[in-house]
Amino acid sequence: MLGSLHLCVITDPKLASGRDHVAIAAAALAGGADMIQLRDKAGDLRELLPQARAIQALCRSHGAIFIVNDRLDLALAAGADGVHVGQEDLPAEAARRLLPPGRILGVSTHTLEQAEAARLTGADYIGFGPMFPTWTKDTGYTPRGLEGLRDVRAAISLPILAIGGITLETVEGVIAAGATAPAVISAIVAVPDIAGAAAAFRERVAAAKALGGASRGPKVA
Ligand code: TZP
Ligand code: MG
Repeated sequence: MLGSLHLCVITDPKLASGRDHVAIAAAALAGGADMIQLRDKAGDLRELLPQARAIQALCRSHGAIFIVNDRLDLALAAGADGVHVGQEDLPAEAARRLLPPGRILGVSTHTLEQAEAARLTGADYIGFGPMFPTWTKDTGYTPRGLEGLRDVRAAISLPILAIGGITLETVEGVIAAGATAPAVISAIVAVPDIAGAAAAFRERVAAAKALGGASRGPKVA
């Protein structure tokens, strides 16, 4: 299932003009997102838990995957499909140990070395970026670009969610360079018609995959 992903939408209410995590997720799923990641660095767990449970139910009814960013306690309490950790969060090894069997572990990576380390710790997929300039998060890394993505794709067979500044105009190139799917915040969450934007992304990703982008695997030694 992870290998055939088309679109991960990351919920970020700060950019969503008053729409909350659940509203963002519902619209993204209606447009065809097949993974939702709840990302909330500051929210109160007591307020986030019912939202996370609602998104888990929505994802289940759409056959989509639900991942919680950073907060393993929230992921476990909500019965999410998995958790996504960054280089400064709970270490991936610890997350892997604490997750029940069969749950998904995603790890943010910015370099080939980090991608290889994530694979060794048992990540089920990696995030890789920032692909392009983005104002949504200061990762501390310069944009990795299509070349950086190609290098990781050549070395690693895990599903790769490319992230950072990806737009409708750039997404086909990202798939052609070897991403399994884009993970998108602003180009989908910050527009008035979230469902329409998600549908447009999904269509472009499907078109790019039909051209063979996603079939590019690691180099055989
Ligand atoms: N991690 C690397 S770049 C980024 C994250 C969370 C931000 C992605 O947001 P956008 O708005 O799609 O550039
Ligand atoms: Mg994080």
